[in-house]
Amino acid sequence: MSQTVADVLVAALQQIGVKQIFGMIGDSLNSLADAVRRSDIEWVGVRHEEGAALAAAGQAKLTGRLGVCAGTTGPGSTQLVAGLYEASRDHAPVLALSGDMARKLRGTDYIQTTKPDLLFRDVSLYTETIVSPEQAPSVIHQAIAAAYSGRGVAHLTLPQDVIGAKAAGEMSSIATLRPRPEFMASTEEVATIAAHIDQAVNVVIMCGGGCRGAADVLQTLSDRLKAPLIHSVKGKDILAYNDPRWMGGIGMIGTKAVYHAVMHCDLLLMVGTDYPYTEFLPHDGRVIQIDERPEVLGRRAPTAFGVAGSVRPTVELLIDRVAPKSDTRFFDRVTEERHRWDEMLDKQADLERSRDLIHPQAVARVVSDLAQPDAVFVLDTGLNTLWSGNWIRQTGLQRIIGSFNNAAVGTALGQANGIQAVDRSRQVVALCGDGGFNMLMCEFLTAVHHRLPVKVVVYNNSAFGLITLEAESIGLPPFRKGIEFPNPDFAALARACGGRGFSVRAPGGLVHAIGEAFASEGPAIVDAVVAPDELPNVPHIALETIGNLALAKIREVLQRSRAGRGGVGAAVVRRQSAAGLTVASTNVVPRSNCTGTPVFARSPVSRRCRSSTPDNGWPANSRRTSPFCSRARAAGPSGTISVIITAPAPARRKA
Ligand SMILES: Cc1ncc(C[n+]2csc(CCOP(=O)(O)OP(=O)(O)O)c2C)c(N)n1
Ligand SMILES: [Mg+2]
Repeated sequence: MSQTVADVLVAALQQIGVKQIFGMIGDSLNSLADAVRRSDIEWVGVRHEEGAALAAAGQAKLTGRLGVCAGTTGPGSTQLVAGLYEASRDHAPVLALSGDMARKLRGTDYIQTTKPDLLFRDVSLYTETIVSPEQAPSVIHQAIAAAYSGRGVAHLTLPQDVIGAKAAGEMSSIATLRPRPEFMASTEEVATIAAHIDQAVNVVIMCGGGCRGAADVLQTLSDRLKAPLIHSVKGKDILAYNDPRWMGGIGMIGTKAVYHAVMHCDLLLMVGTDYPYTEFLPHDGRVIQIDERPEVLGRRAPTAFGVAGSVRPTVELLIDRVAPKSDTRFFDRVTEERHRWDEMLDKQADLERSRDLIHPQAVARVVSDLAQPDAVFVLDTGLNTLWSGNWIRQTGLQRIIGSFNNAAVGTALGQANGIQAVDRSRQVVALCGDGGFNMLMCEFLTAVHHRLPVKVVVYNNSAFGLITLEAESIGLPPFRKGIEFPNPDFAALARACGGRGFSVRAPGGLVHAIGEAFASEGPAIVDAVVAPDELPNVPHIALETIGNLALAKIREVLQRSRAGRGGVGAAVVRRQSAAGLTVASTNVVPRSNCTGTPVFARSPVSRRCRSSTPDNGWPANSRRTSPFCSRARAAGPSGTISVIITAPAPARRKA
């Protein structure tokens, strides 16, 4: 049989090392599938095309090499698009293939008409239709080159009559299709960085995903400068959790030690990171940045100097240029604070913390403790990202993949399937929220079908947990009807799909359930029913947000009261230090539990609240406030701020 255009495409993919194509077969892709059948590439048929795009993205994120996915005409390709944003936003090279109707049918409102090049425009660095067999080799080459050089998505539309047509030539220059090489910043620029570092006493080195493969040089630089290493969540897996230099994460998935280190250092050296949350970065220009991407330099924080260069060669050069520092006081202080924070994390995750409630921190910690030393953890998006991101203690060989920049719910399982396909003997654990798992649970069937032994751990809180917190942090009562939902029995679902399933509802069973799942040969699901209203310990929270959390509780209580249910809302906010505040708890209890206490804001520190009638039953500086008190504002010495609100009884309310 003579070669088709599809054969040319598949041969090129095989030559550059592509091992799988993830997709859903059908009409315009039949010639492509036939070429795959005759090649060494594995066709991994998915249950939903978004799963195919996620699998390709997951592979590409893990390996830095081209992932490939395919969807057929019209809707088959439309469903790829959402998953492709994972590759585009996290800068991973993926080739997406869209089948399309024969050329003669275009522009006639024929069935399944879409304009794929238009549809894929936003998510792709390169999108082109292969319009003839003659043009195919060069366009295929260009697409793969674009995905590698821009680290993102390239898209090709394959009209049915062209992809199945007789080939008109081989592809050349295949050896040029490979990941972007590293490059070093210029010696002059590195000398300028060294001069800034030499002038600073306390330096913090912040490491992002661009530091992959540079762990040893970062350790050397840290030792030379007595500088703590900190990381974005994308950089967390670069060093082991227990490396004494690796002080922890920044921001919401981070530690107070790191927050203080960043705020109090003389110089923050940002390396291979485009960390977007400006509020956790210095605002006064104490930043130096090194990154391969010139466009990211200086865009997140006022920056004194930025250089374009890959981390490893640039830091290697820098090590020789900076003067060593001997004062360890800053490093020691951060270390001490880090240990205190770690102890707090350990307590939160302690299985003894409760006899009947599984705290989600314990789920993450047990997963971490029982995982293989080189496991890959794939995180979903939601509150669960905080549990997994903060409580996993990585080994340095393990990898952590997430929806880092796209922050999309429902992406972990699909990505995990692709990652597992890279090496079926490596342990891959998808840590999902229940909302996220529900979104693309069909991809568990893909895992079973293709013998991908992915382990799925579901944090089952019967809610879009993060949305409760989001609403409250802007002062809105959570819209429970939209946030809460019933779940199926995920363990039974796993078994119905042909996998193993484990349910766990009390902390005592956690080690056994996760251990059994990890020991299973094939795919497995652990359904862990967790405490629904657990709040994360965040290293820093704005005072305004605290007020909003309290306000949200007040509003929720008032809503309940208006609905005739009444209740008491309480937001207990524990002030930990001048800069860091932790919300200890917020909750609403039913009206029947009310003592009839009027509305109070109580605090040993000052706060701004409307109204106040002195109330003798409360400590001297407490004030009785109106139910419409919008804010409890902390200032002054450390202490505990409690905002306790009782809704007026419905009968007493004015009509
Ligand atoms: C695809 C997508 N849809 C919606 C959102 C908004 N969102 C962010 S977190 C979240 C809740 C996730 O719920 P769940 O998976 O149950 O995780 P939990 O927060 O409960 O841990 C939602 C809906 C999103 N980020 N991505
Ligand atoms: Mg949930």
